[in-house]
Amino acid sequence: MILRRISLGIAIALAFAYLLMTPIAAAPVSCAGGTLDFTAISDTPATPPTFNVGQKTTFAAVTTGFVAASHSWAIPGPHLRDYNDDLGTQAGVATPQPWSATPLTVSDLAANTVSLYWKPSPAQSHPANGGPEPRVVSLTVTPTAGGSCTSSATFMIERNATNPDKQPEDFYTSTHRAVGTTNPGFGHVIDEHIYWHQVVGGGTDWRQFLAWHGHFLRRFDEWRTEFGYPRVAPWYPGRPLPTGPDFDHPASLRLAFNPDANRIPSYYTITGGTATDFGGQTKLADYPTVAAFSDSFEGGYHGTVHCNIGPATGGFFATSGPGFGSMCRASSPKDPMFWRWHGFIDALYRNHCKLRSAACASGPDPAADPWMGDNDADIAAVGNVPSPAPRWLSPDIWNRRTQVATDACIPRAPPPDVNTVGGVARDCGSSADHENPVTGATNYLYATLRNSRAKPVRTVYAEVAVYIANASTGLAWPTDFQMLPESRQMITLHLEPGQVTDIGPLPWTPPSPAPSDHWCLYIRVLSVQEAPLVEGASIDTNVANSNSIAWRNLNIVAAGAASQSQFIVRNIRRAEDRLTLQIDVDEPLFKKAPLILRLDESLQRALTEGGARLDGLKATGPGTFAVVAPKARIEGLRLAPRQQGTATLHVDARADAETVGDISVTQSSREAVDGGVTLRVSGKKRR
Ligand SMILES: [Cu+2]
Repeated sequence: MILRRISLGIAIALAFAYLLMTPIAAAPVSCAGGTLDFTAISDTPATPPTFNVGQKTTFAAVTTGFVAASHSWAIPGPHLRDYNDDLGTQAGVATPQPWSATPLTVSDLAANTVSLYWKPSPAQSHPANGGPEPRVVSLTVTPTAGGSCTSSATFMIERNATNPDKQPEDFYTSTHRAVGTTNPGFGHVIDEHIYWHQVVGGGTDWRQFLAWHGHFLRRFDEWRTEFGYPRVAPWYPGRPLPTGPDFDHPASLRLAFNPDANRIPSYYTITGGTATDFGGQTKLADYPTVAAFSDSFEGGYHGTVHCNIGPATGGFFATSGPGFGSMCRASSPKDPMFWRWHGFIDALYRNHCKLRSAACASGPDPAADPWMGDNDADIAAVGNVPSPAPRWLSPDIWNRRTQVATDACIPRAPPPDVNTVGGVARDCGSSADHENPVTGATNYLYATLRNSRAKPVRTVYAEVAVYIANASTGLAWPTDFQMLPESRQMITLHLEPGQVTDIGPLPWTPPSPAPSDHWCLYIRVLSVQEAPLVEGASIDTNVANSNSIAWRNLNIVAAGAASQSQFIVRNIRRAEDRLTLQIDVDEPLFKKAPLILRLDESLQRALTEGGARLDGLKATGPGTFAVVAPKARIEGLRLAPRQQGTATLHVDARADAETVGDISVTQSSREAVDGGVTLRVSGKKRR
């Protein structure tokens, strides 16, 4: 009875296998009074004569009417006899087994059956990505009666780029199947992952959650490299699920995905936030050990994202059935997103290890230098420090009043990267793309991150934190700033050497900037591949000395209009000071547009008490001054520590709609430049 059941099972398995693995026969040739032929089959779905790289193919000689004394296969490469995808999890070894690949031997090619894994030619490998190539396989046999016969057939070897069922995950997770397995998709890799979840659990050595999954990812990357695929790029679940043959999975194994519901909790970020984890942690460095981070992470955010991608269908450890291959089951490595999601997790693991100076299975990554430009001259100088003044005009952070659908700027194309989506044209990443934020409405922030400095090093993970302050020529860090709560969600992954990328959008609703009339933006790039930021109270010094900090204090008004910019003048130093305000007006604007500076009562007092000297300014009323020279100056505004007042620049550009230019106000104290603000009269509407 039992025997019958087993044999029936095997019979079903074979029938199932043959349905999927149609053998191809080469054209039979006459040989020694009979015929010579051979078949080609695979253990994964194939459409002969086409096979994919990394796909197992078995050739078997078929002789009728004669007996072969010897076989000799000629199979053009490149190919492999086999490879090791086994980390040794089930064997309980002390360290992971190494990746290895073995070539076909002379004796393999002299057997009547030969199995191999196709490899791509250099022209087919990433990044060349060439199409299918013919390879002619020949079998020569020596009949016992003497002589020799040869049968040949042409096979097409491809690295498929269009079929979601013929991607690396499909082959990698299906090979090396256990004997008697009826599901052709249940290969060793899935078995090992299920075993880890079923038996190993946390582990205390290389098999602990974060370390083991890091090894598991790298093993797949070794396979991918061997078979001509690029390594897996991580994905942040606060972004939409990517689509395309590389990422798609059967619809029955996917749920509708909401990126906003899958953003990283702030306590797992470098910057941190106000939310607290169960142990009171507000940032990643607060977890004292890898185990503490792992314990919080694995059953929480990790599992949540898994089960927000795939349904909880079938048993968690099921090796077949409707839920097999769901992100919410232990067979999740069947889903391409498993590797992308765990790639992100591995980046967080690296971050934690670096922040806590822990020895880890992943990383540390070499020093990298992601940066943002402070102004056009700084960008031209590739972010050398100290950057040239003025430093509050970074074009690398900008605001939009409307979100352009599907983020037309991401990934960024070489400039000019002008995209028109839904009728909105964007010159991506340029200053011209900026619109003044509108108070009380949803606006969208974007940032440009650059990895174009000399060091040819990938930035694995960089996070951005955006801070706002009422526009002022005197802003102390961090006293005068507030972080936009969700800004650390602007995460960029795998910023490659030479690459410039735009990230965002970050939705935000600007509160009233009163008593100024716009917001100043301060943005910090954080990556564990850089030394921690060194910041003092002076943002001008901070921005000058770090290319990972950018600053934008810019108010844009339309040409041909009368407009004003209101900002705070503040003593940010610890002692009483006599401040200088320097006003610089671009010449064409100065000639065409009357310019008025108004000081509020506290600044008028500061002017009187400081015995201030005026240069290029003519008093026209109480606290009102006409700017009568393109370079004007107030020297000696006496303010106590933290004392402030409000100034207003009024420009009347109505006379000439073509007149454009900048009016910059720079505040200096006894020590140094404190900061500044620019009023830009722009030829572009609404900017
Ligand atoms: Cu997982």
